[in-house]
Amino acid sequence: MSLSHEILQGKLARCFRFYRSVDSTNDLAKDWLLAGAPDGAAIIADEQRRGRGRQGRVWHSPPGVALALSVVLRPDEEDVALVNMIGALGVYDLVRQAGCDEAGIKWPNDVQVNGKKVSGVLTENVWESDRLLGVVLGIGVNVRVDFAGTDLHASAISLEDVTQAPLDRAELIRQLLRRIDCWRGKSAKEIFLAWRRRLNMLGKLVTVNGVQGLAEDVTPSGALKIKTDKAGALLVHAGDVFDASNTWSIE
Ligand code: BT5
Repeated sequence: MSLSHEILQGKLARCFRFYRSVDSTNDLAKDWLLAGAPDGAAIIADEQRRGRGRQGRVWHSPPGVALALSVVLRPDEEDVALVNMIGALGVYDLVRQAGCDEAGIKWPNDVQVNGKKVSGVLTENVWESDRLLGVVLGIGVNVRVDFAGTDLHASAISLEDVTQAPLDRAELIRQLLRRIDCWRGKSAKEIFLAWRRRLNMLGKLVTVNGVQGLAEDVTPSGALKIKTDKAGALLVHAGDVFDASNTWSIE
């Protein structure tokens, strides 16, 4: 089903702007944040031509087959680290509601279904000198993206690959935003513990940023604690984590 402003207006009780095609919803949300967008305002697009991942990576969101949205949030500065967790928790709930049972969060912010990436979250903080103006919470979800014949074939999945039934993207957006609102109403401790419980790498041997070790725990600020040997531990604040349990072991 196609997305339109009218269809979304009938579903969303919030301030939003819909675009058929944009470079990146995060860029438009940042501009809107700076121009005074209210907390919770959302930029929604049918297609992104230059969707972004972390560290300048590309996020693939072709027309008609995915969710691409960015929410303007104005949290207190001490709650900034929670925004990533709230985004991942909202998507996790969405995919479970859609009928995907084998779901998990891969640290820090990928939502996986059957071990493959169905969604990515990109949060960007907007500062004016040392004052936080707000945070853009950008979320991409694959609904019926066809990855056959692409580089992402082995690592990416779409919701409809699992449901085997058509999903209504406007309805998915409504549900996702509701879940985000719901998590925002919880305490920092509840959010952190829920996010931690859904992480699928804890207790596993992993490689992260070239370092191998046991993914022991996460901190309330979202960092991953890696135990490298009997004495050593390291806190990783950003990076990509890979399951290494098949390739090595620690004594
Ligand atoms: C992310 O980055 O996963 C964050 C993606 C955030 C996308 C949203 S869409 C709305 C908003 N506007 C934007 O411009 N961005 C946000 P990262 O962890 O760096 O993962 C990027 C990597 O995921 C790429 O290098 C690919 O390997 C892979 N990838 C790209 N597109 C994908 C897709 N559609 N499904 C699964 N994997 C994908």
